[in-house]
Amino acid sequence: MKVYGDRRSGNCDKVRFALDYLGQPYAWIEVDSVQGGTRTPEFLAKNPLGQVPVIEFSDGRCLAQSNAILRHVANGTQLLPTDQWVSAKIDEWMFWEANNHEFFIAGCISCMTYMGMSKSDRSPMRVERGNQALDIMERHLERADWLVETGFTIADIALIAYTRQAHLGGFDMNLRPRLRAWVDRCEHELGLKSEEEAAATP
Ligand SMILES: N[C@@H](CCC(=O)N[C@@H](CS)C(=O)NCC(=O)O)C(=O)O
Repeated sequence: MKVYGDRRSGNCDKVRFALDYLGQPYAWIEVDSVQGGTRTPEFLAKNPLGQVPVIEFSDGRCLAQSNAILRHVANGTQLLPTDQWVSAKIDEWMFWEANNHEFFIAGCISCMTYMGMSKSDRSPMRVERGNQALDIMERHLERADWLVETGFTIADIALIAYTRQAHLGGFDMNLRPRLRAWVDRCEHELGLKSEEEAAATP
């Protein structure tokens, strides 16, 4: 399997985290999504929407959309239990992530990192909705260790990608101790260095 991704992208992190966790082999093809790497005819032939991540199989089939890819690669593994109710609760979080979390949190991260804007330049609507999303997670995690009660799943992977970077978008994680503890748990489960540790490592 080939994975076309941009290492700076949380959406691409989701795919990398799941494949590494499951020990599934893949070749990573770096695509610069800021400098037009997703707009070339070759790339658009793989994903007409012009976005990473995309996975490609040896027979040429391609699949885009990070959460669809998560579902596909996790099928039949412990990251996606077969129980229908559990699976539906995982989807509940993953659809919520795409509609109510990613656009706001990743949008602010992108403004302050890729575009070099300051915290005060962020869209007030994105800030408000991003804070709401983080608060919803904080409240949920007051009574649970993982997003879905059965344990660590692709719902956690879908949400950890941008939540662990939320401070880069100007969001205050110190206000959310349960969320911080969940980020630590996910990073431990995935064998990741925390964002702070990674920044401190030469
Ligand atoms: N909903 C998509 C979003 C993918 C996305 O926004 N990808 C960005 C990088 S994070 C991208 O490729 N942007 C390039 C572009 O839109 O031109 C997913 O979950 O995969």
